[in-house]
Order: sequence, then C-alpha cells, then structure tokens
Amino acid sequence: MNCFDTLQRDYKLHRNARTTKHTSYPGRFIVPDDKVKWEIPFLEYNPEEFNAPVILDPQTSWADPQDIKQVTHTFESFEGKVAFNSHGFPLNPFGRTGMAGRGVLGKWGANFAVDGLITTLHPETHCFLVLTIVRKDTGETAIPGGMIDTGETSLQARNRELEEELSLSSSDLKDPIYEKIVTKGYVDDPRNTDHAWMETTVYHVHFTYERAMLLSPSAGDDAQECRWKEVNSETIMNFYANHGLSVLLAIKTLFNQPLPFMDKQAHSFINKFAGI
Ligand code: RP5
Repeated sequence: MNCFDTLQRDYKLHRNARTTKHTSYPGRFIVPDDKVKWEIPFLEYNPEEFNAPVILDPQTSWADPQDIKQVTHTFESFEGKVAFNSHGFPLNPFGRTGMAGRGVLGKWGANFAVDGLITTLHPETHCFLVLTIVRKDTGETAIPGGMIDTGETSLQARNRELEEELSLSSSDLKDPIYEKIVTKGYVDDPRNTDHAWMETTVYHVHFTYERAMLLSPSAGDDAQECRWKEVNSETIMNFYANHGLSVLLAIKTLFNQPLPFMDKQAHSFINKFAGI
C-alpha cells in the first residue's frame, strides 16, 4: 500500500481522533476499527465526557452554551446532513472517537477552519516543497491554518492566518501559477469528540521556485517555526491531523491539470508514493 492509500485508509477510520488527544483530555475509550461507525452496535461503549473549563466560561464568546437546547446556530457540515443522538447531541460524521462532550472545541457539531497550502517545485531535485509551520501546541509539522472567525469568509480567514502565522500578506499570494480549493471536509484532528469536530477548506497555491523563494515567511501566533519542507514518504506520514493527506491530494490534483510547468521527473517521484 502506498503512502496515499495508507493515509486515506487512516483518515476514513479517523485514527488520529480515536488514538491521539489534546493534552488536557482524559483517556479516550478504545474504539476498535470495526466499531467506529455509529450504525455498528457497541453496547459496552461508555466514553468519558469532557468539556474544557474555557468553553464552559460564559465569557468565552466563541463557544456555544453548554446546554444544547440553547444553541441557536444551525448544524452545518461538509459531510452531509448532521445526525443527532437521542439526547439531541450532534454525532461525529466519521463515527465514535472515544470521548463525549466538546473537549476544547467551542461549537457543538462542526468547528470550521481553513488551511493555506503553498507549494513549489525545486528545479534541480524535482521535489515538491511545502511551506509548513510547527504548531506551538503539539510540536507537529502542519499546513498553516486556523479557525474561521464569525462573519469571515474562508478566504479572508486563509489570508488572516497566513498573515498571523507566517507574516505573509495577500499581495505575497498574488499571481500563483496555479490555485485551487483542494478539499472541504472533516479533519481527523486530535481534539475531535463524538459531538464536536473540525472541518476545513484547504486552499492551495503553487508558485514558481523563483517566486516562492522571494517570500520571506516568519513564524508567529500559533506557529513556533516555519520552513519549506520536502514532500517525501517520510515527511508526508508525519504531518499534524490529516494534513499529509491534504498535501498529497493537492499534488495529485495539480498533476491532473494540463499545465505547461509539469515536471516529468517530479511526476515519477511522486508516483512512487502517491500512485498518481
Ligand atoms: C486543523 O486545525 C485544521 O486543519 C487547521 O489546520 C487547524 C485549525 O485549528 P487551530 O490551528 O486554530 O488550532 O483541524
């Protein structure tokens, strides 16, 4: 199985959401692969409920009320119609996570974020390079991104996050040779619970190497470090959440375009681990 297939299989089973967790969380109830889906009976299932103090604080403007009956927003999801359990709590569209409540997530149901993926191709090594951050909270390599604020569009949020985390302005992002929304959907995030989860929109921009090297990113806000990272089978398996899968999906989508800058050697390199 190549890296892409492995990452996709793990994503569908939301392995991170079941086996990793935010540092403040109690242990997750163990959910075997064959008991992930809500439709599969799992009578012993008894996850602990956890709601972080910050989201229970009425002063926290970005958090929903703890009482689900007082929630006034509609329950939207890129994954389709949101299902509810018999107590009226929204159900994670990918299935059981081993944790009830909202954890550290503010909203019941989907919590919407955005990711700003920036890539280039090295002209000599024929390797893809991705502009990454190291997250302050987990120390893991990630695509820069963050939560969408109330009243913001996902594109505005992408621009704001790139400014905050990398000090890149929207003029830095002008005139890429390719630009596309790669995916909109569930994130296999360590903060997810049975009733609150992350969803994202991934924006991809691809620059020529010369143009990319003119960017001068510097880490800030939630990012402790930033760097161009080579895409290879080792780096791709070690991204935060399912960001490695998003990167490969972006590269696969890019290679499926009839674009003049296509690099045959890069194509055969990526093909080895992503099956393009
Ligand atoms: C992930 O968490 C998203 O893909 C995005 O990268 C990030 C948003 O959360 P914060 O970085 O704001 O914590 O689920």
